[in-house]
Amino acid sequence: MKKRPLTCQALTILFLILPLTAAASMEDIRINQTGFYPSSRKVAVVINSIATSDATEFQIVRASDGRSVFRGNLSAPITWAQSGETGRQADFSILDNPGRYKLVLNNKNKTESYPFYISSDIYRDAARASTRTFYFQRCSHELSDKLAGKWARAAGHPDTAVSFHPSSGQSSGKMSSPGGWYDAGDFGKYMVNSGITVGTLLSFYENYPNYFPDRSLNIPESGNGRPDILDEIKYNLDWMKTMQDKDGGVFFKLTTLTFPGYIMPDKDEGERYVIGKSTSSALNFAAAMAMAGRVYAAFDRQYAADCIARARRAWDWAQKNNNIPFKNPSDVKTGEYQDVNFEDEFIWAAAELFITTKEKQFADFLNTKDIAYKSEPSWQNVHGLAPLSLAAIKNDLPKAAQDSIRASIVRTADKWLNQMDQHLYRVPDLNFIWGSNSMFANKGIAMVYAYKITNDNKYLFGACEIADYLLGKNAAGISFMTGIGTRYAANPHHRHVVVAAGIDKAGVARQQKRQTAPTDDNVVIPGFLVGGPNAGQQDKAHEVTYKHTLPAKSYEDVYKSYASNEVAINWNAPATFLFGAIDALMGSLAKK
Ligand code: G3I
Ligand code: 9MR
Repeated sequence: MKKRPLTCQALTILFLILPLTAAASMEDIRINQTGFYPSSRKVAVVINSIATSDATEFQIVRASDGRSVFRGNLSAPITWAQSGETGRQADFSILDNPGRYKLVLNNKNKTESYPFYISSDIYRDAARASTRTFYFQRCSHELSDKLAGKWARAAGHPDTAVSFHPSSGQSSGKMSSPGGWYDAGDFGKYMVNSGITVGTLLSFYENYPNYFPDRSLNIPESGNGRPDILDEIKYNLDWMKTMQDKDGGVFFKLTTLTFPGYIMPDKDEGERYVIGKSTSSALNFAAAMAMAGRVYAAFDRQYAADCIARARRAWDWAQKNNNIPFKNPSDVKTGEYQDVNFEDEFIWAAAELFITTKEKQFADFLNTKDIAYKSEPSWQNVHGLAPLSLAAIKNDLPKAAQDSIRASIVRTADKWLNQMDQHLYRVPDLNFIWGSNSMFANKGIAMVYAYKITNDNKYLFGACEIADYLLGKNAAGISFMTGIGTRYAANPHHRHVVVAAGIDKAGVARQQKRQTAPTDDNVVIPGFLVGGPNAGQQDKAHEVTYKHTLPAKSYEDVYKSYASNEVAINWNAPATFLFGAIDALMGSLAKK
């Protein structure tokens, strides 16, 4: 066949394709896109592809001038069934000089990774941005230009006259229930999820009281002399208090009857209802209020005493109503947080009440239960929160019982570290369900506790590697925290972001800014941890097309994907804990 000269059109096509190929091969290198602490283990994953098949070794080069500072061999291939991938690890843990770098392969394409830093405060931006997302979730609250920048918005949902749904036990009338955080990408406020969220954030404060002091978060209360993180948490606690009924029971949720469309909070005029009452809402409330009772005592005795009194009333209610599950009434379609097993909620509430009140009745209750740490907590199974608090916060359990709780945390962390050692991405095994990223984050938190118990760095480094997963070393090749990293989740299922950012109608990821720190230029509110890969793909029926069926790749960065790309307060709380705790600990490790 006669060779034809390349036409102008063909050249243009070639030109368009070239950068795409380069970007695609870049995505074959899965790496934490922000970076590493000087002392942490530093591993990237090189996915076997046509572009990378001839690679045998890698170099770390300075981003500024390309000078090589480290050279290493790729590991033997490892496969991962849940992502269908085979890859090789690039370990450059030895490198500990602060700086900005890239990883470069020795393949024909000389494939480069996203840039990353080695720095002694590398997670600080992620920790702060994650914690500031709670401010952006405030209901009944205007986000000002001064504090929210381009994400300023009018207040939505005053919630000062909310209707009682018959499922609340009252057939008529209205109540006032303003404030609190929107649960997620929707505008509902849910008690169960508020419980674990507030619990996780208060635990973070109890372990790292100085990490978010006054004036650290740039929120309306900054400058009032109280740690900003406690001000932010109080915003939700105050709402929770409004949801306690006269009999001590706690309403389940405050939502419209169906989910609103893609509108800003202040445009949602649907009638809001107080709905249901359950054993789970009472006990989540009791646990969170018991914790608040001991934490806020140093700042406001009266407020703290009220928290404890409310916790007791909710506990008493749950004793008498110990098996009341919540189910959406037929006219209600919003979140169900469905749970039928309340043993774990009883244990968590009893543990927090015991730590706070020291009362024998709670110790007696706990004595009859298994309070060993076995798996990461979730909104549905809060059991793990009890051993974490009992291990870290001073309490009157016998020393042997406390030792055995601590041993159970270390044992579980050891199990997960062993799994990490076998894993392509060096993460613990996981069943990829809705909110999988939060399950990783919660496992990371247990690693932090194991480190605090043993003082053995391997647990802290394990926690860092779980954070690596969230920030880019994963099968989606994306940083799951909005605005953090180079290629980050940019189209979360979050109504305010969808409307304000003007994400295109098809939900196709917009061109993302190449930057490593949250700035005003971001196309999305920074700091949200999206739900992540979810094998259930429950939104498939709602206009989301998944490119993959494999569990660890069941993720789409499109705003319609509520099953893989929504945000939620109970996912950001463990992100705050994980990034904040690591930063607090690794920062001081670097100074040693
Ligand atoms: O517990 C089972 C487990 O035993 C089983 O192995 C596994 C696999 O199918 O499923 C587990 O149940 C899952 C459950 O969450 C508990 O994790 C369900 O499949 C899953 O559909 C369910 O998803 C929940 C989702 O609402 C739908 O109900 C998410 O956890 C929960 O985070 C999410 O919460 C929503 C609120 O309803 C509304 N606001 C937004 C928020 C975040 O998306
Ligand atoms: O926006 C809703 C999200 O907050 C929930 O997590 C999710 C699952 O309950 O549902 C979303 O709402 C969707 C609804 O379930 C089905 N129709 C499309 C809605 C998204 O606009």
